Amino acid sequence: MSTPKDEYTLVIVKPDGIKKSLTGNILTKLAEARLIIIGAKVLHVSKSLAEDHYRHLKDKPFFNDLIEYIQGKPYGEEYQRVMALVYRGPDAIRRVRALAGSTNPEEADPVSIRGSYGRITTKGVFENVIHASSDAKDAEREIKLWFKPEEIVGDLFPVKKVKREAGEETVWS
Ligand code: IDP
Ligand code: MG
Repeated sequence: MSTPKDEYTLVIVKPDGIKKSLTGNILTKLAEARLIIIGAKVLHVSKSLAEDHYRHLKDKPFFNDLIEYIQGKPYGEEYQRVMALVYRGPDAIRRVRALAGSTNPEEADPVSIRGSYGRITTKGVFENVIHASSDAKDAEREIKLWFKPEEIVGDLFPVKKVKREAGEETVWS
């Protein structure tokens, strides 16, 4: 019997998940996938990051609302953040997508994350609580977009060194 090759996948707890205080519930549910976390951080999502992340949807009628949603614009300032995670392990992409559930939270398996916690807003936005990469190519693009090499524990993709102009760096005082 062959062992499945390790895969990598990007998970984002979207601002509605942050606002509803679901980070713990989501990580607990994702633990069922028996994967390991190799990167995790909380961050504000800039417009350009949002547009790059969702560039495959730029012609959709809901694109502008989606960009505002992933930035947390409809919520208070303290919820304008996401938690981004990279999971590694066998069959990671399919396992995480299965636990996440279908894109439309009303059609998602009721026991999945999106089925349990998602909703469709009156504006028609699918507030579905998490993002999960959909295939290996997307996962690589998305991980490289959201994480720097040094933010990942262990080797993931090939890296290179680039020279930087000497400048300022903020350090703890
Ligand atoms: P996915 O998140 O399941 O991979 P995508 O098609 O990549 O689904 O869409 C990205 C996100 O855009 C979804 O998670 C959801 O928040 C939003 N979205 C997708 N399709 C629709 C739609 O038909 N109406 C409203 N929002 C949508
Ligand atoms: Mg997608």
